[in-house]
Amino acid sequence: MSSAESEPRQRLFFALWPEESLRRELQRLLTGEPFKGAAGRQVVPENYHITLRYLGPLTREQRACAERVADTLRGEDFQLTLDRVGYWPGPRVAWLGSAQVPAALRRLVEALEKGLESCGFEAERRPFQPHLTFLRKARPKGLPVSVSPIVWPVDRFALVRSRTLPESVRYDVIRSWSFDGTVK
Ligand code: 2AM
Repeated sequence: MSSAESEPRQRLFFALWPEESLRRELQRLLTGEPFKGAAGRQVVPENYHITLRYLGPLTREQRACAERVADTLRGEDFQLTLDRVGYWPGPRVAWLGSAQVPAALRRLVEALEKGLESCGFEAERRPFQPHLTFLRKARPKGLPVSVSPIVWPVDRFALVRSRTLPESVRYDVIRSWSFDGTVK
């Protein structure tokens, strides 16, 4: 086995990662009255996030290239209004999303995608649909269609590591970047 093959990989993704106060606001909403009738396994609030680009298990070199792409990205702050609830029957997840996706968010994801191409990452085939998964093994019955909006002021994005533990999954922010190019 070559050293590249034996090297441990990290499962990584770029995401919007909520600040503590927003995380609590999301928790209040998603565990509150409108969701009392929903069936499924609740995602723990510490894991709430919105994936921008899933990267998969990466070698050290691939991770370094993805970080260099993030280093060069510039953009504008924006507000993401979370106001709708969706359900995907395939993966059986319920999620919180936006009726309107801000143009600045689309540009950010497109710029990431383009940069990652230069690292040799396979293109993401699925169209970007920002979603915060809050129920897994979910059923659509009992879910509200819309909710009172939560406004997320977005001024940075993060590189997150995913680890599967015996009973759970754990996400850790490795680095984050603001849109003026400074590392937070
Ligand atoms: P999900 O919330 O819809 O399950 C970490 O696993 C994050 O990356 C999750 O937000 C998950 O989306 C997303 N993710 C996991 N595997 C993925 C894949 N193969 N393609 C795209 N996104 C994925």
